[in-house]
Amino acid sequence: MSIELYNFSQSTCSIKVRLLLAEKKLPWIDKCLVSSENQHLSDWYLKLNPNGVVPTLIDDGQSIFESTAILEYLEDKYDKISFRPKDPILCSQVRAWLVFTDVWPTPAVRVPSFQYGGLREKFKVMSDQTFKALRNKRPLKVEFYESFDKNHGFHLSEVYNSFKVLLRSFKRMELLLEKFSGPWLFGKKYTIGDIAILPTVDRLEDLGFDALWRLAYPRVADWLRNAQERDATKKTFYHGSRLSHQFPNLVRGAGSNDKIVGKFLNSID
Ligand SMILES: N[C@@H](CCC(=O)N[C@@H](CS)C(=O)NCC(=O)O)C(=O)O
Repeated sequence: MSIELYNFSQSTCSIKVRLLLAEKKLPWIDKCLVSSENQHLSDWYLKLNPNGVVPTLIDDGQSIFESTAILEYLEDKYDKISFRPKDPILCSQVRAWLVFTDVWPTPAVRVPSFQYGGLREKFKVMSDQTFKALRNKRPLKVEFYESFDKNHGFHLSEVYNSFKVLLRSFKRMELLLEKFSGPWLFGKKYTIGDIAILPTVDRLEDLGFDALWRLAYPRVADWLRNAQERDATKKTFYHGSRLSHQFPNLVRGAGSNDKIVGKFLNSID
């Protein structure tokens, strides 16, 4: 039986899973959905993933969802090339990092992605009625879609709150890189801990917010360069999978939003 992955090209959670599939050199069938077509909210998809989000992996006819659960599943089932430490203590530390990543930076990056990444362009052209109907169809994300204005996006305080969470996450990364002496978060071996956070850091760089770590956390900058140089990473970030590919007029890559970061950094103690 073959592996299938329902995903969006640009989705950070989908990229997490695509990265591990590429690292493990596993063949898979790309069931790429288009976010603006909202197939992820249709009845057939909700039967595969009741959360109404991507990614969803199908293996042996079974549906597996939640990107971190998918990473663990792939590690359990396809362990020839492994990205999870065997040592139980180190493995528990990687798992603690996976939980941290799911709870803090992954939701936080949605705010700048929507605000500056072109994702809300599709909402501007929608009638209020259509926007509301699609919002209410979302099994988990109703409140998130209520938290911004369809035409104007998020309040600046929300953007700054997400930056605060992201700064805290980069500080954690810097500490891990120091503690385990790099080049990866948990030492010499690249793990699912690195894979879980890479799409978020790459997204922020693509949006031009790399000044959040460039000066204060130099180990994070080196880590990102090394991770982006991996063959599996280059393969996974194919053309169309970064927001700068999809919205070149709005998203301009590394260094392009230094002014916004400067204002934010000046606003905090
Ligand atoms: N906790 C979930 C989050 C998945 C998620 O939020 N996916 C986003 C793309 S990164 C999505 O499908 N969004 C659809 C929407 O907002 O309607 C996971 O890790 O799989």
